[in-house]
Amino acid sequence: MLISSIHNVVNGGGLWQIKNFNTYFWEDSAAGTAEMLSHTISSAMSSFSSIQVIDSHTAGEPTRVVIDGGPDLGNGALTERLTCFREQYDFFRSGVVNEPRGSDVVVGAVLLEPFDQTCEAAVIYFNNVGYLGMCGHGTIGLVRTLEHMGRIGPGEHRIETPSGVVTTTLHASGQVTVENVPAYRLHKDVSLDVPGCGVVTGDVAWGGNWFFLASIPGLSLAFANVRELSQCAQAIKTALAGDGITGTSGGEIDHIELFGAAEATEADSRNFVLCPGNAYDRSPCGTGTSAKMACLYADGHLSAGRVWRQEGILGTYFDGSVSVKDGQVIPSITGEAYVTGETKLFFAEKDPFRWGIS
Ligand code: PYC
Repeated sequence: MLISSIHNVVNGGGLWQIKNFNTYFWEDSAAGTAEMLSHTISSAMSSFSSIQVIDSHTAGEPTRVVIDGGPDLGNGALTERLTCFREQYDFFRSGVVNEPRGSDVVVGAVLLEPFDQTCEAAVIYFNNVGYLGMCGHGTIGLVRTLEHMGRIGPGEHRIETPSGVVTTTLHASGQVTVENVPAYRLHKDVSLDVPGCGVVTGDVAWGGNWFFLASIPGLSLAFANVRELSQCAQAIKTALAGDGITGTSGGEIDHIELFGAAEATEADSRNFVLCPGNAYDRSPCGTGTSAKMACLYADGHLSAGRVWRQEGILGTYFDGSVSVKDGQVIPSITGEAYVTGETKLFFAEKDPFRWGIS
């Protein structure tokens, strides 16, 4: 998309391609040949020399919040600002979370002024390949980050996300509860023929992101199996796309949640969640736990208010529950996050990996 915005300015009818976000290539569509042209790095790119971030982890899953020096996305509705981010500043996303400054596992968050004035802050989440509508572990990390910055204390704080407003509670203990956007199951018992895994049957549900949730008999959710679990989840994602199975309005099902019996006796279930860029979630995944609870509620296996302890692949857990408002299932998840660093990131003009390795 960045391509098309540059395309609009300088293109005379061909196709611009971008590589490593530093060099543009011009392909003459008529001649079908590619001729490389170097261009001055756009003014948007050259405006970033350093930014301030705060890093945290939530149940093992990292979050990097950009607190100063982020892109100017305007002050419109958050969905408009997300479009602006995606179309004009995607290089920034990559530079912040991808290697060499980050890794495939890092979820980034840019802290913004809220459009909805009842909110403490607005946030757009992103990862190694794109953007997330909502992020449960990220919101828990964000709340601890805002506390670390001295912006909030214990109590309720509303946060605006592209998927909707979520209400968070920072407890005196340091734990954070996130009352998520409404969650629901779209399809039950969808069967897929998955190469290498056989027939897999699962549900499609929304928990702030789209999930396919299944249990794979014979594949244990042991930490030692993350490679096999990742391969199986990737094959499921490919099968979903191949069969044209999507969320509502064609939304890509980009999170795969495998679940099974918990290892800890006090937990109700264990999961493994593959995120859009193929990194697995180190935490039990807040939006994934929300989607799971929506399915349990729909099946009559979870009543409103009952605590559902979701264990993740590292053995850390979130405590979840649902309430029902206006016929909608509202999931809440509670977890812990720790601030791990305050960092200034530099983006030197001559750095060949100024905008990340992607
Ligand atoms: O906690 O919702 C979550 C999440 C989504 C992707 C990574 N973590």
